[in-house]
Amino acid sequence: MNMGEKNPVISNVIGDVVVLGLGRTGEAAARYLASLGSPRVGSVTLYGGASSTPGEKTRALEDAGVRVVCGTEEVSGSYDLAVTSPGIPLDSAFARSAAACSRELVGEVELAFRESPERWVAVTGTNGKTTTTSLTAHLLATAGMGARTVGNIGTPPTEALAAGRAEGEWLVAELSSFQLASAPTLHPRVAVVLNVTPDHLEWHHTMEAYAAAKERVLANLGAGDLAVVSVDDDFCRAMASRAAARGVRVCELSVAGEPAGPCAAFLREGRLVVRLDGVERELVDASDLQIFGLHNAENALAASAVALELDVDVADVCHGLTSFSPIEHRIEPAGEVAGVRFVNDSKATNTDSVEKALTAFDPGSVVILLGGHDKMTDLSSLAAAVCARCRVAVCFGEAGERIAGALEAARADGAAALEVLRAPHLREAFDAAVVAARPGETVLLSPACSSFDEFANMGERGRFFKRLVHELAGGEA
Ligand code: UMA
Repeated sequence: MNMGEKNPVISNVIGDVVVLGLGRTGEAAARYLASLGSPRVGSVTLYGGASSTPGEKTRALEDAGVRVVCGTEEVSGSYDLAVTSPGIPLDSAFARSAAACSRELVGEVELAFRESPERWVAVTGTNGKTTTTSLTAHLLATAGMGARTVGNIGTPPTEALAAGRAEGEWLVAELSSFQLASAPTLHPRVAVVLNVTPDHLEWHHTMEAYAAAKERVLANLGAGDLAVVSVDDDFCRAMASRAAARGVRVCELSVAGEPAGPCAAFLREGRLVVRLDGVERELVDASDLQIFGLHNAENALAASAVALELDVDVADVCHGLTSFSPIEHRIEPAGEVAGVRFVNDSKATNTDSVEKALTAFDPGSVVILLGGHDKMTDLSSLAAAVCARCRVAVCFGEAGERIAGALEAARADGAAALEVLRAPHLREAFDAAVVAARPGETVLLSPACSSFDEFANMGERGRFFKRLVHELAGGEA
């Protein structure tokens, strides 16, 4: 595959392009490219992949001048550029066949960056990306600066470009490892790496390949840029040292200690503190944030470091920090019924995310709902955390039995008092949790699994949970 081997010099002519994928990304990239027209773009062909079929979406694309090929992953023809979607692994037969008949293959983020390289902030990490991305944009907006969130958060950056980029506007991009793996020239002004813990091994195969994809976000940073990188995580700490060794300014992010370097973001007696080039700014108390837990204090520190680096003043950062409310499906308060709080953390689709969420609650006060599509990841650390912090766990869905088994084994090892219940689906699990919960406790949906065994996506699962709470409250939640 020739990705990234070419000189990244941008020629104004893009030529004939093949786009892979008929999801949000493929559609946005194809529409953007078609809108550029001749002489920059000769033709746009979109391959939807093996399971794609013609329909309303393909007809609308054809109306926009895109040639659409459905039902195959064997790309034929000859192209100047192939643009791929994040869900398609770069070593898949689909991507390889596109690369074989194109001069270069890149991801959609790379295309957007080449088209509009100014004022990018990039945020990556296994968990916390969406909150940090949203909060960063919120802090910039609080200061009256234009800011738009793009990337994994939902809006492909080419969709934002097609809508037109306002003068001076910042693109705050949440980038997954998939997107970074195919963005060789991406050069954000500020890049954030929050943490790297096991996830997506079915795409990257090894932890090292996954971490290396995340580290790409720092690859093109230079002396004038800022890398905000956790030093509480082994993979990230190694990235921070490598970036610093290349002369990049690194803001050491920590909620475990007070880093000594000239640029750092940390907690001092519960207060958020950011030091840039030796100048320290005390911000708000972590307890003043509307987003809970130590991991959210870390997300807030990262977003504050970005905002201060981009010259947002301290008062605006403080105001933005306290006015930012939780995003949907991430430790989102979902109501209170008969003294029991309900919290929707449907976005927790891996074990690390659940362990982080649990730190936001008093130990022994949580009835947790765990389960869904089984990603077959190791459950020992999750089980220990659930035993330590929850009173009851209700396990459901495809992964329910495996999780229940892991919890029972951990309970026996640690002599914990955790009660383990089983239910077939989320609805029955919810009912069991309602029966088990006592006033003053929290019923937390933080499932550690993706949702595909029962729902279209984690958003649908989270909304279903909120509807159950609403029904329980007789419409008063
Ligand atoms: N396709 C194939 N073969 C494959 C995979 C995909 O043919 O093996 C084709 C199909 O036509 C399918 C299309 O690709 O319709 C889907 O493309 P996609 O999987 O890249 O999905 P998009 O709709 O383009 O959404 C992507 C991100 N999806 C993934 O990374 C899996 C979205 O992140 C992102 O919001 C969107 O681009 C805009 O940037 C979602 C996600 O689950 C939220 N991300 C993962 C996560 O957060 O854990 C990384």
